[in-house]
Amino acid sequence: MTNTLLIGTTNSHKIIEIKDLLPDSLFPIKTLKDYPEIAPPEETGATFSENARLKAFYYSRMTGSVVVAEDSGLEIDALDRAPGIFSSRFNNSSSYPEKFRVIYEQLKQRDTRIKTARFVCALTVADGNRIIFETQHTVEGEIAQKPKGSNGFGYDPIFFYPPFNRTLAELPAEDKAEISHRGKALRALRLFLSETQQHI
Ligand code: ITT
Repeated sequence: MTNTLLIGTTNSHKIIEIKDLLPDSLFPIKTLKDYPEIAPPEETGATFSENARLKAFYYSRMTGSVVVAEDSGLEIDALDRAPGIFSSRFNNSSSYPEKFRVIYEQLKQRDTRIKTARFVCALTVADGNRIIFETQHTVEGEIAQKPKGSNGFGYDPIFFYPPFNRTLAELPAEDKAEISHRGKALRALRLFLSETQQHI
């Protein structure tokens, strides 16, 4: 087994959040910046966990490294859980302000008072075709009345977290990590690694 862990994501914000919770002291960490020749796989899965596996297997086979990959997204209940696994590709991969505009427009058309939403993160660690660890976590919240805040990334400005009375984009990174779907998934991975004495 290799002693490095490759973070299999093309999303630089995810890299930062994952690195923050998996410090180098556990094992050396590599990113796809070390493999510029590898193109991302097509995400053909029907669920978050299928896509997380698909990415972990793909990057592990391509590099021979143990890979941590995750698939995540925002489920808005009033929109039948859209954009879900299509969060990054929603509205033809337009800018986030444009995505928000379309979401608020769609919510208005539905004329619903249901505000609930959640972020989901399915995370897989794989070595070749073998799954070493997998987990899935959520953070429950609401769609904000309007976008607010400039921290974080993606849909954070429209995700209101009632216990903090703030959107995720109004939180410092440490506070987001404390309650987020990704933070929970990475803490579960850390626990697994320490309990099983797994040295990747
Ligand atoms: P990789 O597939 O290479 O990891 P990606 O960004 O395309 O990069 P996904 O397919 O998993 O990753 O899509 C995740 C999208 O869900 C992400 O681009 C955001 O639009 C949204 N998302 C996930 N986690 C988020 C978070 O913590 N805050 C805001 N938006 C988030």
